[in-house]
Amino acid sequence: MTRVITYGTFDLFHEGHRRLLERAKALGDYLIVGITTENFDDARGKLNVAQPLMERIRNVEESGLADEVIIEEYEGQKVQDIQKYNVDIFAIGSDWKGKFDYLGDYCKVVYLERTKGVSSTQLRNQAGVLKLGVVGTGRIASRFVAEARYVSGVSIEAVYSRRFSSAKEFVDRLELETAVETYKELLDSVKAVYIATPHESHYDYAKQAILAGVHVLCEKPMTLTRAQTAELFALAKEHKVVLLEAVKTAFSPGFQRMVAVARMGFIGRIRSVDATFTKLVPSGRELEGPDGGSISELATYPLLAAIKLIGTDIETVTTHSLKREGDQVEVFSRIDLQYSHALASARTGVGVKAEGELVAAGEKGYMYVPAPWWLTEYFETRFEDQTKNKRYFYKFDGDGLRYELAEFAWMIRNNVLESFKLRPEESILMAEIIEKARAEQQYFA
Ligand code: C2G
Repeated sequence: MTRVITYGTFDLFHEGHRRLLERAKALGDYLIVGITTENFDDARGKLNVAQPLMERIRNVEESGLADEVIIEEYEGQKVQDIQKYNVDIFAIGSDWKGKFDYLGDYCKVVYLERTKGVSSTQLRNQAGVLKLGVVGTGRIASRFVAEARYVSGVSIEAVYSRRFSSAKEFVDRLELETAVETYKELLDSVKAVYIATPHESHYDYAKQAILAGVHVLCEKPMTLTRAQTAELFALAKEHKVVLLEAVKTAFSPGFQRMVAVARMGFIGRIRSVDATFTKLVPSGRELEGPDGGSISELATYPLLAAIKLIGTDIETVTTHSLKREGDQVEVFSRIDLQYSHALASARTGVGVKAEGELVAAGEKGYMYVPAPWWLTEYFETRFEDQTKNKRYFYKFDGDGLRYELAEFAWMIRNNVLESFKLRPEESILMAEIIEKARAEQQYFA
């Protein structure tokens, strides 16, 4: 008798799951299905699992395809299960290709081609799966697709790019379902879009989507002017769709906790925030006019920190920028924000490298977040009396894009139009500061 094993979350059981189980079963005579616990999913960085374990077990049992169901609850369990249950074949979807080759020491490993998209022959729970379209095929879009695998209940159905050939190449490379030729086609086939195109095109794509009643997750900066960002939020409200700026840091658990600890008065009243984000770029869009430069590329992050830690009542914005002979755009900038009761300074660079740290200074002590503070895994509160210093550790899974997608999908599912993690007025204010900083900067060479 050939014994086959497979594992999964099997949340909102759908066509892709059923087909996977059918083919796994067909590989042998007896199929064991391991279903992940909430704890295990949390440990491996899977977000937004909608159904409790008992319901997910029922999903698999009702498919009639499993001869035995077991629970997967810890790292390393697969190695033990395979030996314990005398397994001959381990099968899993091709989205995990290569990841489980190490099990080859214990049994045969088979990757079954994953079902692309969520097919229209829907099972009863499929209403819960969010059909998502991707606009743009650059590096960040590729990373987003990889991260989406860790957000339960989301299926990337189609991809649009200005050049059809790049959409096609993207879809083939990342094993997605459909490359569409027109943006309209994309908007007709999905419930939500992720916009990851160059900054200057965000506004048009977002606007068209909102007008079509499609939810929008838009890469940062959403637009480069206050007027455009404000208009998009007003439209989204009117059309009752979710519009969210994809600032990964805002949605990560460590950053949120850091802000909460700073704002609960631990370090006293916050009087100053200094945050730096630099990323050396040798060539490309970031260095090209009119919309490149370190401010449009990176300022969102330190501005988010200032706004979350101090607030939105900024009185003046002053900016100094480095632009050398031959540069089309600034390559290093300091944006100074003056509040009536505090100061903040945001440093960004694409042509200068600096330590990417964050310090929030208060009347009792300060918060120190080492580089890379925007992927917040660790921070400290520090005091004059060093014995009072405290360290905090958090988890930051993958490259963080899963957090913004998880929040976005959660908002849509629960019909919540605003996230306290990044409010519309905060995105609008960031656009305003970026617009001012770029218009009024004083250059040095
Ligand atoms: N699957 C598929 N087609 C889809 C979606 C999922 O073939 N459109 C497959 C996955 O590749 C996996 C199984 O269905 O083999 C279960 O998928 P999930 O519930 O998403 O679970 P997953 O996170 O893939 O769990 O230990 C857990 C495993 O490592 C994988």
